Amino acid sequence: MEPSWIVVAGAALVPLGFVAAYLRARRRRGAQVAPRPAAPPVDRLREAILGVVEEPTPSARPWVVLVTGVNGVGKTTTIGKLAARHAAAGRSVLLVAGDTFRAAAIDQLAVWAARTGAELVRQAPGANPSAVVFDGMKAALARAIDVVLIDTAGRLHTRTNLMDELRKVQRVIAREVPGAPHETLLVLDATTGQNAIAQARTFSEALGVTGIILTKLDGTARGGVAIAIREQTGIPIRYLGVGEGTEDLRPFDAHQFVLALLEPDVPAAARAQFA
Ligand SMILES: Nc1nc2c(ncn2[C@@H]2O[C@H](COP(=O)(O)OP(=O)(O)O)[C@@H](O)[C@H]2O)c(=O)[nH]1
Ligand SMILES: [Mg+2]
Repeated sequence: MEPSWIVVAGAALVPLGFVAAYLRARRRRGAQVAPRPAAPPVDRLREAILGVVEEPTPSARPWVVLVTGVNGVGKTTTIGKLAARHAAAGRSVLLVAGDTFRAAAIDQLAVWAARTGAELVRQAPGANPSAVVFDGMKAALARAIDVVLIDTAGRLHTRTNLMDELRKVQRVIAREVPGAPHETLLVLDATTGQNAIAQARTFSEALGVTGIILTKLDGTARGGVAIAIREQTGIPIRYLGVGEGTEDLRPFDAHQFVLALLEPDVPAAARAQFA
């Protein structure tokens, strides 16, 4: 996929010894202009570093996705983009305004609901997030919704009470829809570097995060943070955010990511060999 290739081509963080070994081996092989059928080692790298992650297809109804992360990382925006993707795939979508701290946060989600044709469950600002989520689960079941995307507040991730609240939300979801949440996603701002890695640790320890969405890779961010996160937390990257628009979300393609990391100047024709 061309755009994510371009986005990650600036990645430079190569922390693993065998990546260096791979590069040394390539150098020893001399001045090969285009990579020959080197797919096997690249495949191994991809699996070792990043895991093979398919874009998850909802396999239950409702498919419930809890979206977490600190303030400003792009949770609400990402939910809007995800809603658009699911709607385009013909799925009915319900957004749940679980970030009740600010009226603006609820309104922002309402705008995305209108834009994507999703339904919305909201309460007044200041409402108990668990109560909103409870309403959301009931509505999803009653309306036979395919996909539920739950927005949450992201203040002060270092304070345990936010984690307590999110755990409570997880329990409410599980009580109303057995097996849910099917995904607990963590949104991280790629421009925050080490901070993002710290957030990944905090949230995954508290909530059992099942996937990461790395946002703001359209700026000066270096995609290499994805490798550090994967290496240090073991959590798969699901999507990359590459802008503020509805279309600016890419499923994470570990294969192309690794290729871009190792071979940023590989010509397009040579790249096709790896597809
Ligand atoms: N450039 C860029 N901006 C983004 C991206 N994702 C979100 N944003 C912007 O980041 C800001 C915070 O996003 P928001 O969704 O409100 O974050 P939240 O507090 O986590 O819900 C907004 O101005 C978004 O438009 C992205 O992938 N790229
Ligand atoms: Mg928000």
